[in-house]
Amino acid sequence: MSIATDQSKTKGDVKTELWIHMYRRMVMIREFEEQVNELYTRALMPGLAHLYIGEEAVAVGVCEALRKDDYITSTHRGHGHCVAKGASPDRMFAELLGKEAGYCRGKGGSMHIADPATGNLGANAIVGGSAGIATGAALSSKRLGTGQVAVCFSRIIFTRNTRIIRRQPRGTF
Ligand SMILES: Cc1ncc(C[n+]2csc(CCOP(=O)(O)OP(=O)(O)O)c2C)c(N)n1
Repeated sequence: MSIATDQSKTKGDVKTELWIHMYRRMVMIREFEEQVNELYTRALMPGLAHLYIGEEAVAVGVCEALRKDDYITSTHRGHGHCVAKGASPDRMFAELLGKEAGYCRGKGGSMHIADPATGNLGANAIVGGSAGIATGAALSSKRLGTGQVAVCFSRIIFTRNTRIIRRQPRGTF
């Protein structure tokens, strides 16, 4: 996911390009979510929509540090994670609108988008539900020696005794 470099570019050029690339990805997430909001509030979209507005930098910052084949697992508020990991907005919209062209053939909707081609093991409507999936993915990588990492995006974060230790800011919904 990193910027391709050529010999004529200085370190500063490369850094600037990277920042612009990351900023564009954040804007893409924001625009995606504004469209979702429009569809949802006009009742043109089946199911629920939990927006990622205001948190774009979290997904983009994390995913920029990952390889394409590294794994992520997501939450009920997962559109930003999908876009940041490289999902196609067209296929995401198709999924949200219940179309065959969607990532889960339109059967999953907003909270169940998964994209194995970009290492995205899926959103999860169960709070904390994706932690086990990320752990399994990390274990498989370790056993197979592939060097992939697994990132579990989470909102309410639990310790082992399930005490809440941190809460991220809320989105619109
Ligand atoms: C195991 C489980 N318990 C309860 C719920 C019901 N539930 C849905 S969203 C939510 C709140 C989640 O809060 P947070 O993770 O901070 O995300 P937010 O929607 O506030 O951004 C709860 C309790 C659930 N989906 N899964």
